[in-house]
Amino acid sequence: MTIQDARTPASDQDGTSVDGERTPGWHKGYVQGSRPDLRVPVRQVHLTNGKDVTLYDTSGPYTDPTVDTDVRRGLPPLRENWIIGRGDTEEYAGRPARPEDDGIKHTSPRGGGLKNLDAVFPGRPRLPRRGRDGQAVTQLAYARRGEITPEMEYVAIRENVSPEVVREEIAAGRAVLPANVNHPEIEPMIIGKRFLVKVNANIGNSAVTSSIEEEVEKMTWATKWGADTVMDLSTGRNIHTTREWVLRNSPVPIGTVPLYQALEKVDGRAEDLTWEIYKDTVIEQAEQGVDYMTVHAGVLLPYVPLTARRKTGIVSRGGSIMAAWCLAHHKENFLYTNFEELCEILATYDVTYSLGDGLRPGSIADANDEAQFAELRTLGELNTIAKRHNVQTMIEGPGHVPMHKIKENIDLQQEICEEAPFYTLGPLTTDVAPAYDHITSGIGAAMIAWWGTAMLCYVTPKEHLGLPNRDDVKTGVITYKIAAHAADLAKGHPGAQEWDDALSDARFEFRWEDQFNLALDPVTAREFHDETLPAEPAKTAHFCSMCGPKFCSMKISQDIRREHGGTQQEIEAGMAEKSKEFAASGNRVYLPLAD
Ligand code: IRN
Ligand code: FE2
Repeated sequence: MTIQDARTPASDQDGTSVDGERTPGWHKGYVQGSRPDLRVPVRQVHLTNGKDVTLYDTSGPYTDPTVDTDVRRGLPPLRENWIIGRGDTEEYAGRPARPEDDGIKHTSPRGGGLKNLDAVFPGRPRLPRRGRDGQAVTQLAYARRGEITPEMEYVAIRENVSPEVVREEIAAGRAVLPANVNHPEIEPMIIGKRFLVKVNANIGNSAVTSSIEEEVEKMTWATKWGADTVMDLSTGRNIHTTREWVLRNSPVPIGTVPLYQALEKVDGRAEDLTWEIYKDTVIEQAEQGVDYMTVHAGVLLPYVPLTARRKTGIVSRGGSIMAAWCLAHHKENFLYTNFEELCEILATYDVTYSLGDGLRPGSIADANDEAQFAELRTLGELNTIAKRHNVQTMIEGPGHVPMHKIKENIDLQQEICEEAPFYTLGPLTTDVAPAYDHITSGIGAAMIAWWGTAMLCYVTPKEHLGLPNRDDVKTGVITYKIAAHAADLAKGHPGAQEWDDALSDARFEFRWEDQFNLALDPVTAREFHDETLPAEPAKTAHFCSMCGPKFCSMKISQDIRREHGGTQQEIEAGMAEKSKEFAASGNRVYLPLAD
């Protein structure tokens, strides 16, 4: 594998990040694919021993000093020529503006297509695209026809597998490659159990309090730390424009819950929702380039009473909106009754379904109950319908589930949904640790990912308590990257262990800088180290402040190797000697720093 270097001579000290904070020790490289415009970004960590470690990179062009990024212009449309080259999409002028007196509150500034979009991105006039005559232009349709698209080749290089494996997994519905034809800016990625476990970060909780630039910044901040997709859950006044900015600047697929915006259009009154309003919202978002959408179509009227005796009822926002609608009209969920039409819309833009778990348990007591599994069976049915329409589909999962009840979730989902990718929110393995729910859920996430969940929806320390800030987003992403990578290791994903081995070697050989640079969070690793040993020589010292110079286990075993050679007997003898020394010092592991 040859990796092109993205360094310019002027920026040789590497990876300048989006926020100007220096992320030292690595630079962006590219692996060249079969065509000149197919270059797959990687993170190359330079070790002090002269070696390079190549890691997966989600940070986009922002960390490439040779690309001039500007949020007001948007990212370069990497996939544009691939999409046009397929010759199956057409540009169109969008739907006509709605008359002002249609009784519906418009949150979108863009009733009439190009004009308003122009105002947002003056440098990039763009007409939305869709499949000709309602044709399915999905990666699933291509995979089924036996064709390897540039997107498939791209993810194959990213994942270290052959393009044929990618095509097969997509064709079988075991993986999705979310890539709306109107989102040419993304660097393609794949979600499926044969591939690296992915992490989604949610952003955009209330557009009232944050500016558009802030939303874009949240997105780039999350991808900088490794988020593979971002869901824009914005509500509030500038929802359409905010989403436009996020989309035009995002190197990763963007997901949404269109129901939230539809609800805004009816002033928050669930009973006033209609299929038409919902459908228009989906089309509006699909035209903008949303790559995947959470659709709560499995919350059926007969399932709602099943939640009555639950400890925590319905905790899903989308689920509770649809349950309220069903009860108010005493009618079946309109997302369910119009599902085939929805499939046709999604297929013409290649929007991927994320079938929502509106009845997921919201407490340990409610885990794996009748309501939850009844909905899952319906999601299985909808998965089959979606596939008939060539729509890529993943299935959302719980929630709050104790450890001994987790496996049943993934096993059932895989069986009922014909191995469609599972996308789970944690699950949280206990309810007793508000403020630490990234950890309660990180435990469940690691377990369920090991057993086959393809993507994990992060949970931040603020879960159940408030809106996550910048630090919470980072903590959530890092926590979930740990869960995902732990699962990748356990599943034996090609190349996963090389990263650990490189870090272990650095640790054992006291190459502190390398240890920091290889870390998921180099900034905090370095900070923690420097808190107790700030001096520059400590970066090469053969101990850290945890055990001090005398009793560092790594140092001891190195001493033993040096003094006693390598046989087991000799090592044991050496250990016994060290043990005596240790006892003589009073058996203290933590020595005062002054020692
Ligand atoms: C993921 C798995 N289960 C739920 N999710 C995420 O929760 C989903 O992708 C979206 O970001 C959010 C939807 O929440 P509600 O509306 O179901 O509460
Ligand atoms: Fe919860």
